[in-house]
Amino acid sequence: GEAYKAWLRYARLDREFIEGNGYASWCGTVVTASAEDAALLATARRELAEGIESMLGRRPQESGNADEGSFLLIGTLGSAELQGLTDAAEREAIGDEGYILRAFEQPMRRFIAIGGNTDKGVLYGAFHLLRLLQTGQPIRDLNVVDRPASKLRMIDHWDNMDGSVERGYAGRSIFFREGDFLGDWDRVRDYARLMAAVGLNAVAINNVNVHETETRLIAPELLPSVARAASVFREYGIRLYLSVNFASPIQLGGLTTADPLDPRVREWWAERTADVYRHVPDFGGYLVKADSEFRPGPFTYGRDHADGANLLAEALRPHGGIVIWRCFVYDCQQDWRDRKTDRARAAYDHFRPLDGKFDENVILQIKNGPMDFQVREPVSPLFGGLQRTNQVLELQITQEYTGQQRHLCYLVPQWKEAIDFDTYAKGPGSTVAKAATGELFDRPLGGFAAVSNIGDDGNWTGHPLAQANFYGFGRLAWRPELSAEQIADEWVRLTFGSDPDVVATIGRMLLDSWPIYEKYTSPLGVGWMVNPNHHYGPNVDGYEYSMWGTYHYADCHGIGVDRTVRTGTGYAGQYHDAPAAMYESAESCPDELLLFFHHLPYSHVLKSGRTIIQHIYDTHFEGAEQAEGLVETWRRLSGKIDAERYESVLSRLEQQAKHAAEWRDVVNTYFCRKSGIPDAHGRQIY
Ligand code: BDP
Repeated sequence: GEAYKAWLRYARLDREFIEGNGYASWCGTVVTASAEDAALLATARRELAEGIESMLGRRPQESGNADEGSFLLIGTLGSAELQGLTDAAEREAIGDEGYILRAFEQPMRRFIAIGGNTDKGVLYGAFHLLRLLQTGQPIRDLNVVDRPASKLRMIDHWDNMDGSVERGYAGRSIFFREGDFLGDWDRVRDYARLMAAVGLNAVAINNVNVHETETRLIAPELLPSVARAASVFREYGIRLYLSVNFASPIQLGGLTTADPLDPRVREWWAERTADVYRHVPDFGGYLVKADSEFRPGPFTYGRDHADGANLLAEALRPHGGIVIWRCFVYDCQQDWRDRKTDRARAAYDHFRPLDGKFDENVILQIKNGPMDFQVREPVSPLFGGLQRTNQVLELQITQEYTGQQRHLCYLVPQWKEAIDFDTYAKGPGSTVAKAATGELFDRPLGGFAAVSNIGDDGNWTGHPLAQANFYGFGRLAWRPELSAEQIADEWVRLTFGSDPDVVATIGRMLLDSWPIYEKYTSPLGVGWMVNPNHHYGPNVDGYEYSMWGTYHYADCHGIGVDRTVRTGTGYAGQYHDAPAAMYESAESCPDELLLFFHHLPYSHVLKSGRTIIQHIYDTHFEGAEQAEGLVETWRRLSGKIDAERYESVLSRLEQQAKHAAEWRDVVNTYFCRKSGIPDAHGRQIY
């Protein structure tokens, strides 16, 4: 179906439009400048040929003659044909993944050059041109010099080898089945195309919770299949990574210990890793979840996380690989009665003291917030807190806590808030984006990673509109300055065409969706209130009296977690001066995070002028009503979208409206009973 093609639909363009913009004459011929060692040029040429044929109705001719006529000229900037077209400064500016895209009109020839220092840059440039054509942009005066903001632009799969996907809401794994590789390499290739088209360059194919079977992914018997997967991604410039089990030396190697300082353990990792590289010469490296939620790690041996990460870094270094070490480390067996332990503090408390102790090829992967991908969280204070350590921002595309792809929740605005947050680590302007890319403290490695929302569903993401989140992540990882609006507009045009009504309507729906979801779920930054384990649907006390560190402390007087330095857990003090002061006082703390940082009476008046309790009632009525509204809005597009996608979105929006009403009633009733304060507008609360 149409949904399978996602943002690479390449729908046929209107004939008059093609003529008017001269698309056909520019794109009738593709000249490839020959260059050695440039396998991705073949990919770029194939993508251009197929995309252009699909949009313009004629397959471009291929030619080696760049001397006359009208054509697209693709190749590396070092080749004879492209050499004279740029200067040294430009070549320097685009780095090893960027490109120039430029129209030239000369006496004998007019052409658009797509050039990069590497073939990979050329591939990204080709996808850029295809995007311009598909969204109907003029190309006559094309002049683009572009490069990605960061080195690592990565997707983490939480796929298990039995075929299940942890927190997956789009079917089963596209990689694995019944303990082995599924072997549907065409599907994997289609996926690699979708990734490369938005500039992603790294993928970890297995879950960070590495169970027994997945531990064997680095064992000799599974490496040939790993190599096969890597070769498919390689065609699109994507490096493959594996999540590994810290206890592998025991479970796989038969050693009695996995102690990172034990010479036998170091030797074992060095040998196993060398074998991985024999099969996959450009293997990316290891992704590790250690000492977290029952996973093994260096703590077992009285070592710290620098010891653990450096052990693997040492094994990978000779081969150019990196370790991506997760900071999602906390005590998941803490006592809810003990208000002094605070899960929000954990990552910073563990990792801040280790700043500077990690090897150069280690990157710490830090979730956007200190808790766990809630609908609203402050930014992790490790951004700006770590200054001598490579870091990568971890986001969650899969909608674990944001509606599980049954609810519409376009997450790009949420991510933008995190990325644009000012840590003040080096004074104003020290944004998370700069910390993550490495620019802020001049770190050699950095970037963006996100947990995939992809599965084997025909439309990839379960909810057809959830494709926008995957697309948006890739675009942001490439260029964090893009706005949520720009990305939404672009995605809708690529996915549904450029009918102004469709573009405006779906664009609006996307942009409204996160605020709507937030309104009917957990209020004012307090988080959780979901059913335990699967995390779908309302349950205000679902995580209140268990050991996970996830509390709201609601009683008959008030609600919220006191995380101030003065009277609370001290978490607010993990930030630099300006944000720390802002969060420390209830007066300056932004409303949307108020209950994350403060425990307050229901009668406390927000900046909005409403009391906390009235805010809870109002937003829950409003949110549920707006969820209804989404159904009506979508219905107006009937006839403008193919039936399959139309119906599939409609049925999900209807479910969402129903579940939003459930959220409204459960949350409002709970707080009405707890507080004993009625709704000021006399609305019925059950
Ligand atoms: C949580 C998920 C859990 C993951 C964990 C993680 O509930 O399934 O294993 O994050 O990131 O959000 O390791």
